[in-house]
Amino acid sequence: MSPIMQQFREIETCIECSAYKHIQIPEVFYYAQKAVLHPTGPLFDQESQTLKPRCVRALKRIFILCDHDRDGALSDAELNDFQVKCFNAPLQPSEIVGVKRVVQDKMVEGVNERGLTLTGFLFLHALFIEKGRLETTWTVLRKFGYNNDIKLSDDLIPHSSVKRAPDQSVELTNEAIEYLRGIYELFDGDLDNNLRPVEVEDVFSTAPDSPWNDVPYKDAAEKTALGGLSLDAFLSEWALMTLLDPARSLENLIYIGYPGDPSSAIRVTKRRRLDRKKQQSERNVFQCFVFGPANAGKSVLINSFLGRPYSDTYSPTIDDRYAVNVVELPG
Ligand SMILES: Nc1nc2c(ncn2[C@@H]2O[C@H](COP(=O)(O)OP(=O)(O)OP(=O)(O)O)[C@@H](O)[C@H]2O)c(=O)[nH]1
Ligand SMILES: [Mg+2]
Repeated sequence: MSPIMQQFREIETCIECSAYKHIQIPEVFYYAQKAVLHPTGPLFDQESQTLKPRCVRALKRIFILCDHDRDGALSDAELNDFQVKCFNAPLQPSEIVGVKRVVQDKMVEGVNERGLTLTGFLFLHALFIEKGRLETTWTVLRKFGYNNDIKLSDDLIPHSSVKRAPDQSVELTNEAIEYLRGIYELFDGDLDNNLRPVEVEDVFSTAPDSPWNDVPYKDAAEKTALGGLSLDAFLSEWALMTLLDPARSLENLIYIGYPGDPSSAIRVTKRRRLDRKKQQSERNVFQCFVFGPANAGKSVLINSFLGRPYSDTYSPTIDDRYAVNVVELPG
């Protein structure tokens, strides 16, 4: 590696060329084009020689989508389908054996009796990239709809289905709620109605990041005694995200593997003008605003809505704050 590449790891390639002597001129253009079409930066950390976290998350999602029987490994048939989808060409049986052998030689857990494991799949991509075959990984990502930021490209998210008038809101449909209940059960490994923070991270491990790590979602729902989310709290966070930012909710449903048509996951409620006229509402999610002067007791009220203990010490709230919970209707 040239000294300048060692000093500045973001430099992808360095080649000597001479216009005068006609040395390596086509190569200059080849590598320049490669750096633009198949950049290393978003995929691979040169410093640590590992795949970048967002690339791992996307590849993990792709792996799960290709693992049709959900047995945690890509069988020969699944590998072949993957190859056909991404590269429009089947893999010969001998090639499949070859690929698995390469992985197994370097990493035993990369292959098991059912096929190529997620670890093996990730290893294979790291190997392609190390060998300069970035176009392989980029082709796979792009086939599955990822853009240069390794996020799903915007046109895969049905923005038209969240168009609404100011007095309409967006809620999850029963279909989506049922799906999310299933997800909760799947990830609440010990079935104790407590989804621990690491388990929430796991739910979103196939999304570019966990959407609830920042305001307004962070700490917006009730916590269990063990510091996790109950099923109600989990669904409440989803309800809040769907209300405030339905496109984001849709996007994350797609990232975590919602199998149906995304537009079937949400619905726009009737206009409130009509609800008022009829004196009834079909909404399940209501947004209430808490107003009042400083030191009036707003935060304390909200905290008790989330079942948090009362505290006498006053600490002023600086930013907007959201709290979401399930409310049982009397009767
Ligand atoms: N005795 C009593 N004290 C209360 C009650 N509600 C709030 N307080 C106290 O009033 C103080 C202010 O409460 P907060 O909930 O922090 O007030 P806030 O409206 O959020 O204030 P800002 O964030 O500055 O707008 C705290 O010291 C609370 O302990 C109540 O119902 N009874
Ligand atoms: Mg406050």
